[in-house]
Amino acid sequence: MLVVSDEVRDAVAAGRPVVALESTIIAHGLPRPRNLRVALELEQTVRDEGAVPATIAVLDGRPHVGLHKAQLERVAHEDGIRKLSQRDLPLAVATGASGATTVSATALLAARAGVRVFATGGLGGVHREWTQTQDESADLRLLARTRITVVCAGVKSILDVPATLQRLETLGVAVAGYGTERFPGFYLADSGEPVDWTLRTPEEVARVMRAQDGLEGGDSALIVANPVPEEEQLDPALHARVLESGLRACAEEGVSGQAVTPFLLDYLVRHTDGASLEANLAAVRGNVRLAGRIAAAWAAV
Ligand code: PSU
Ligand code: MN
Repeated sequence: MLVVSDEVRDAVAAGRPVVALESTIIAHGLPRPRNLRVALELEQTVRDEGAVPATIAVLDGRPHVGLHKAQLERVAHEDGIRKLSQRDLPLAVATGASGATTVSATALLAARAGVRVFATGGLGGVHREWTQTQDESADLRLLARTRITVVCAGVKSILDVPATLQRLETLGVAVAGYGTERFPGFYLADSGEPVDWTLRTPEEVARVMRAQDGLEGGDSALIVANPVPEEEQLDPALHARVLESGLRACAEEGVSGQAVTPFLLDYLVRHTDGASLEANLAAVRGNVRLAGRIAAAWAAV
C-alpha cells in the first residue's frame, strides 16, 4: 500500500542515509506560496548533507514516502489537502483522500519504509487547558511505540511544555538535548525546562540509536531536541505577549481539535509581523541539517 520512491527505496536497501520530512508543516504550518520554496529548500538541505530526503504525504489515497516535485507542489498548493494524523490514515486510504501527514502519521509511514531519522519543527503535545479539553497530540503515543529518531526544536511553545515532558516520561520516550542542557522552546532556544541528557555529536546520537536496538526495550522513539540559534529566536517578551492573546482568541472563536495548532501558528505569524515564521523556519532548517548528519552517522554505524 506504501508507495516508496525509487530513490528512497534504493537508499534504504543500500543502507545509505535517508531523512524523513513531514508535510503538515508545509500544507498547514506555513503560508503559501513560501511553503513550496521551503519544502524544496529543506529537501536540498538534506541532500547537501549527503542524505536522501523522503517527504511523506498521502495523495489520492496512496501514502507516499519520497515525493517528486509535482507531488510536493500538490501538497503545498492544492486546496482541500487534509491534515492526517496516524488515526486518519486508513480513512484517507479507503476514501482516496489527499492529505499532509503530521508527526504521528509521518513517523509511522517512515518506519514502515525503513527510514530511521526524521526531522520536523516542533512536536505536538499536551495542550494548555488539557484538563478540560483532553487535547493531547497523537504524536506522543505514536512515538512511544515507533523506533524512530526525531530531530525537533522541542515541542510547540503553544503547548503545556512541562506536562508534555511529563507525558513523554510516562510513555517511555527517550529525550535528549542536542548541545544544550535546556529543553528548547520551538520559537525560543530555551523553554524554561531542563533536560536530563545532553548529546553533542551526530555520532553520539547514532550510538544511542544502536543501544536502543541492542537493548530491545520496546519500540519507542528517540527525541533529539535541537534549539533554534539564540540570535534567530523570537523575542521572548513578544512571544509571551502574542501567545497569550492568541490563546484567548482561540478560546473566544471556539477553535478546537485539529484546527487548534494551525490557528495558533498562523495567529503568531500575523501578530509578530512574520517574526515567528522566521524563527520557525530557522528551527526547522537547523533540525533538517542535523538530521542529515545523524542519518549519515547512523549509516556509518
Ligand atoms: N511543526 C511545525 N509546524 C507544524 C507542525 C509541527 O513547525 O505545523 C505540525 C506537526 O505535523 C505536528 C502537528 O505533528 O503540527 C501537531 O498537530 P496536533 O497538535 O493537532 O496534533
Ligand atoms: Mn490536538
